[in-house]
Amino acid sequence: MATVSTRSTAVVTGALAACGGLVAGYSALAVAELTAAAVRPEAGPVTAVGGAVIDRTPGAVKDWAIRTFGTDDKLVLQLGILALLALFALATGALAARHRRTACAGVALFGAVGAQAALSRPDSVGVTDAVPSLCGGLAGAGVLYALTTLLARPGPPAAPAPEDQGAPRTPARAQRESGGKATLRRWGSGLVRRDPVTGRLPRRAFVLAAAGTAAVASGLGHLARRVNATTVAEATASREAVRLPPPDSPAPALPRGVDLRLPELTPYTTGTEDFYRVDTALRVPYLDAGRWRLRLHGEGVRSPLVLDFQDLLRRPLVERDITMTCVSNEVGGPYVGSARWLGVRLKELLEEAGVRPTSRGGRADQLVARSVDGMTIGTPVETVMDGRDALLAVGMNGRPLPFDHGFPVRMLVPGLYGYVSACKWIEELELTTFDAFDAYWVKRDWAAEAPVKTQSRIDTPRPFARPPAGRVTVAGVAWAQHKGIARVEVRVDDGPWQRARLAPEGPVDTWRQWSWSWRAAPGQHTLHVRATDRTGRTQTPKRTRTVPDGASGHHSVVVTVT
Ligand SMILES: Nc1nc2c(c(=O)[nH]1)N[C@H]1C(S)=C(S)[C@@H](COP(=O)(O)O)O[C@H]1N2
Ligand SMILES: [Mo]
Repeated sequence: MATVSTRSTAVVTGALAACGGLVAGYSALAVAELTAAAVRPEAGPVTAVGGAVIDRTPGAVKDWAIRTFGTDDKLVLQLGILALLALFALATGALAARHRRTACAGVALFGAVGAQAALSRPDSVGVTDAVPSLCGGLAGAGVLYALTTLLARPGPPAAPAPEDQGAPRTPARAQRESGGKATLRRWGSGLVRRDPVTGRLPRRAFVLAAAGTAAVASGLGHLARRVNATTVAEATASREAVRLPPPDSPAPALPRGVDLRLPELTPYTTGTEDFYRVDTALRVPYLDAGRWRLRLHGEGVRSPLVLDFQDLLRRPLVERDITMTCVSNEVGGPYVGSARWLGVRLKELLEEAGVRPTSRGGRADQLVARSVDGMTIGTPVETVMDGRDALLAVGMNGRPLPFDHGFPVRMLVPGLYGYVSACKWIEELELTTFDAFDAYWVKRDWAAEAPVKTQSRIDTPRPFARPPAGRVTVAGVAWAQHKGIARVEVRVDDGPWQRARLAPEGPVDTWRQWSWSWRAAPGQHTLHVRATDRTGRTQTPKRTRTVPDGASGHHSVVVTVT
């Protein structure tokens, strides 16, 4: 009996200690996030560790994550980190029941891991980024130490239980009679003894202390969110105050019928809300337009520039329809969208600074854009200056950029994948060479130069649709930005390629809709599509992965005609 009861006491103590670990972990996070809110929100442990994981994610895994979780990939990552933290906290708590110092050292070490992650991020501003995680680690270790002290410190041997009423007031009895107050006092001094009567550990004190600590931590966490919310509110106010001037060069009028307006067919202009989002930011930067600056400098820059937001708005603004594509877009995938952008032509800015393209004797062949979150995106200077509408964009579909899409200013170069052209939350433009510098994704096995590959997609019928036999409208989009789409063809099963009807052609930097009327016979069929661009090149049937420079191959859809 005695051994069973001892063992069950140990189990309960271990379980309580694990809960103590959880409280310690929670406190560590709260302290770290509050410190981060004061120092730099991006340096908070969850953002830092998550960001560091993303930084170290090979292209193929990143692709898998995007494929599996889509835009929720970041949420999944953060929940994963929190789940791991919780497990670690439970485990260190349980460990602390027996090896208190080791466990506490472990918690502090975990803080050091967070600090190291923060320092390793490309947007790290220096040693101060280590502070939030270190504070959190120390706070967590302290809480764990204090809580497990309550559980584990054995008292002096229990005094014989005073049974009869008339017994003198022993210290033990005084202890019992004064109840919680004395217990709390003892908790304060860290001197917790076994109850001399029952021989039990003072779990009540532990539970009270754990609950109290959790409440305090929750308060700190709340405070951290309040501080962060202030930043967001200021940025939001600055965005709402932006008045975009009318463009000096408005977007060319779109030909009638550029949008076929067919059911299930992607609209010609993507709504801002529906626009795909791809970036590494676990925490979208909320910038204040009033404080935004852009620095232009580097090789071959005669006169380095610093521009603020108003400087940019005072310059000649152009408005253009441009279709953007992500290199991570699989054949048939959703990471492509078209919007009406407003911005300053980059070429003019570069010329003003004295920059010449390599074809005219310039030395720098790479323009590196840097964002406030440490992203680097390298674009050929030649492409930026070849006359296309490479923009520093401030507006999207008639409104200031949304925060998700780079407010206050982003870059955009028609015909190049986003990771080599479309830096959001931009703060710096540096002229350098491809030899001298590898941008963020180039360091991670993606190609340094990546023009968009000509592609086409079937939007309707949807995969595994069951249309009735007879006339079925097959329709979709095709894109070859800055080249233009000349022809789209559809094939049923192994049949001949047949020309689809093209919608009237919009600007050369946008996608083009197409449709084809299929006389569908019952049974299962596979529809294939391919496009030919205005350089005369037809899409290769060869399927490749997205790494290193974009997927190729024909999109196909399987349907059952009923
Ligand atoms: N600062 C920053 N800019 C960025 C990225 C990023 O991760 N961080 N991702 C790029 C990639 S890969 C693409 S495809 C486009 C996507 O832009 P969107 O999210 O507005 O659609 O942004 C580009 N600009
Ligand atoms: Mo991308």
